[in-house]
Amino acid sequence: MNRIRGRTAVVTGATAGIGEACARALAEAGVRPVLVGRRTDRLEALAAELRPATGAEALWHTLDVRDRAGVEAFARRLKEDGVRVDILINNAGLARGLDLLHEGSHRDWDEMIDTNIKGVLNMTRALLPAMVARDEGHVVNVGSIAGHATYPRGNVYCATKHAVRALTESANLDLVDTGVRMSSIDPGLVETEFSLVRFRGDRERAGRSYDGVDALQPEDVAEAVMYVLNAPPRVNVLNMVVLPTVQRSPYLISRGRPASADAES
Ligand code: NDP
Ligand code: 8X3
Repeated sequence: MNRIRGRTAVVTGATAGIGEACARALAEAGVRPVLVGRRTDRLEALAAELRPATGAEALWHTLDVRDRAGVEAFARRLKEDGVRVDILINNAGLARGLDLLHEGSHRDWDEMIDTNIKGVLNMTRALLPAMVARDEGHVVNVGSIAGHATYPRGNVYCATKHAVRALTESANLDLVDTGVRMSSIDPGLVETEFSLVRFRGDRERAGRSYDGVDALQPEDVAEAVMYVLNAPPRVNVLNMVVLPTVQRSPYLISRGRPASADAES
């Protein structure tokens, strides 16, 4: 059953990885995606691709989720254009470096905190009030296994993802008398541009994160997001941890197993 056809979903970080896969899955389900990210060329290309492929009109907006005034202007613009946002997927996020805390860079810390925590807050503060006023809507935050456990040198990134989990839980308390749902999807290792960004373009080092690992693909996470969004209105998935079968904790990964086949029937 498709319960979300005809809805509109804002997806942050739609220019790559998990966000892009979510946008594709939503469009395929007949949901109009509003693509958000900083790389205009990618937004434009994805919107153009989704329109004829799925029939879903795809909107896009170049936006840095750290820019609070920009986020507020974006929300105002949607309202003026008569775009009702039913779903918000707070996916934009990043890690920078893998430094010991006492050697860490303030610049990296600011970027992670401003994007992963304040970016989620900026978007949520701008779009959630209209959902509350309508008494329906769904916010899905992309957290991480790093929001459940820490790993050596993960310090500030792990702290940001713990914050996302706490915000999801806490916001649910605030939303108890409404029909608005908030969920977090917390993946383990996903093969995206994440490590390339973390290691500032060092392909060799980034590639090592996935060496011999049958990692999650962005589509696997999008499938989980779609399940959560499509659940009956009485069902609120608070939190879903999705790990590769070869990963049972942030640092317990079985490397070298053959990649699994994905049989479709
Ligand atoms: P990618 O690097 O492939 O994608 C990240 C996306 O976030 C890009 O579209 C990027 O777009 C966007 N983004 C980053 N900063 C900003 C910003 N300031 N404003 C707007 N958009 C921004 O990584 P993933 O797809 O893997 O990451 C998506 C989410 O999943 C993140 O929150 C990450 O923490 C989380 N995650 C990832 C895991 C993994 O192993 N890959 C595991 C668990 C969680 P642009 O640069 O165009 O702005
Ligand atoms: C990304 C997965 O394990 O690198 O959130 O933190 S991990």
